[in-house]
Amino acid sequence: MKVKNNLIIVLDLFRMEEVMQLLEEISGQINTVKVGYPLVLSEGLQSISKIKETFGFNIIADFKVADIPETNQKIAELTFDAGADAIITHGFVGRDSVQACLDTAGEHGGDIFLLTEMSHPGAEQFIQDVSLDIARMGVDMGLKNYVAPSTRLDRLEKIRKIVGDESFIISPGVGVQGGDPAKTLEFADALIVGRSIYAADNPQEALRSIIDGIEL
Ligand code: NUP
Repeated sequence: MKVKNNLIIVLDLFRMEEVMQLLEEISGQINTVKVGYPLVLSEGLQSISKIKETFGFNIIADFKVADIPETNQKIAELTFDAGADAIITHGFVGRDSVQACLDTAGEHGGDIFLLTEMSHPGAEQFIQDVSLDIARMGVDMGLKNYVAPSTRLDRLEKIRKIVGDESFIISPGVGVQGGDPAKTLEFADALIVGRSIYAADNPQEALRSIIDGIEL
């Protein structure tokens, strides 16, 4: 996936009108967005189709899929049918569950992103203990796309070492959660940016200042 300006814009909004307005304002600077439960539970899976049809952006569906293989397969099927290019999958559920997403992605010419360690403070409570093993499992499965936190650069660096330079890491947690955009890009390939842009008074300006900051 080629991510323009190394930025993936989060669309955690509840209304399609808000999404369309935001995307119209910033569409010249980006080509990849991340859609998750807030938008899809509120406006349906057709919100993915609508964004795809209107803007042609790469769409990453952040459904953090974490179920038995058979259910993961159904979730992935619906997501790719709606027009998503990739789906974010939890790794802690084990190899067979991840494989179900991978197989379904393959049938649709899509990708999966394996979620390793999460960015929020609570990630230290349980998932941190296994996040490096999750990354190792991804390597073992031949996966090339990962999600890893910008809020703990030491952990991001460790995950980069495990998955190798050829892998593609996208990183949430910059801005409101405290991660530094430029430092994160020393280890990650693209930033996932949400509230810093969609909740800004002037999203275009906010985007410009992030782009300027990472180009330095
Ligand atoms: O570990 C993760 N942390 C995280 O924040 C994995 C994620 N997928 N996310 C998502 O990234 C989160 O659900 C939100 O959509 C986005 C970060 O948004 P913000 O903190 O920039 O507003």
